[in-house]
Amino acid sequence: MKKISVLSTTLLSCLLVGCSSSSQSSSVKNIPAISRHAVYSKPRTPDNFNDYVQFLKGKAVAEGVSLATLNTQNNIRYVEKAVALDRVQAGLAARRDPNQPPMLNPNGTTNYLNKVLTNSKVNVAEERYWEVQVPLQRASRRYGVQQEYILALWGMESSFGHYQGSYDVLSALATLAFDGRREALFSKEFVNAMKMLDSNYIQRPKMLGSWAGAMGQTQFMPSAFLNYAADGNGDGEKDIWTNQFDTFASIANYLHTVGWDDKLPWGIEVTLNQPLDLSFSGIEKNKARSLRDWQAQGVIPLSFSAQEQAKLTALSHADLWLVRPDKQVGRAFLVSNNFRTILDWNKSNYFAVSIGMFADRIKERVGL
Ligand SMILES: [Ca+2]
Repeated sequence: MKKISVLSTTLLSCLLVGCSSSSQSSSVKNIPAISRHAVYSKPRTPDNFNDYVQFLKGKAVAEGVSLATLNTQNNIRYVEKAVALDRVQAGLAARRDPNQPPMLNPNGTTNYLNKVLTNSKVNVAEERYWEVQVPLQRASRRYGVQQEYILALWGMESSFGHYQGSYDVLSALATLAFDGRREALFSKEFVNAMKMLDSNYIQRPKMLGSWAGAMGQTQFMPSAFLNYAADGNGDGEKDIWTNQFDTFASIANYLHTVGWDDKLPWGIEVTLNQPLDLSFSGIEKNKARSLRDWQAQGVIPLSFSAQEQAKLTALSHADLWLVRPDKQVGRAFLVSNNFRTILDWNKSNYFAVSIGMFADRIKERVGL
């Protein structure tokens, strides 16, 4: 059986990329190295896609990926759906063109939270919390990240491992690079995906992910995998697809590496007692102030529940930033450096607020 599948794979790859008679042999074909900055000059028409894949492979050669690995990775296909979904995302971004008059929506944060942070998600988080205690606690202790934040990221990224995507990652990345809208990003991720295969972290048939190439229960892009994936159960593999120890270790290792502090909560919601210029808000280093300074500016906690009081105490000596996701309208938050590390994971204030609030609700629900 095995022999037949190898033969048919070879035949298929010959059909796709074209085989000269000399390449029929199993010997390793040379692929000329191509500089990282080289620009693809031929038309981006469907009949050039396989040629473009060879171009990307040349970039991988220049980055040290072995010819043996590159020659093995064939059947890299154009994924029309990835381009269609990327166009949708681009269309949404175009509507947020900074040259257009800004559309202020005071309910932006609330609408986002209502969509992603539902009661049913909190219920599932509570159930899963008890089921995954051993790997969750181990990752939390080893990397110094509170359990509720690891669980919140797991829940948001893949619905607790449920939605990981089933696209062939090499195909999705090559397609989006070929499409050209974000070629630098996706060609770099393609090369990093090849590095993962070259290091034998994962085998190609299992290397599945979202249409944009985000993989596994953590939805890591290949570069995030190379930088932050961790082996939580000590078996030598970093399996973010099926292993709970590795998944939680990878999430916690990411946050720890970019500066997480487990003595701090993410932040608190606040109200502004007096108008405050937008230039005060933002997470740039020089915009940090103490809680006392912010209070002097009329920035005060929205709620005085027991949980918010405890967070306030923990934040009383920390650097704090004012975040206003909906600009001068809508809700406002004072956040710690931990919030900034969540933004390193995903550069969206809405996302980071949803992770913080999800973590708070998990913590309250399970009695941490
Ligand atoms: Ca492992």
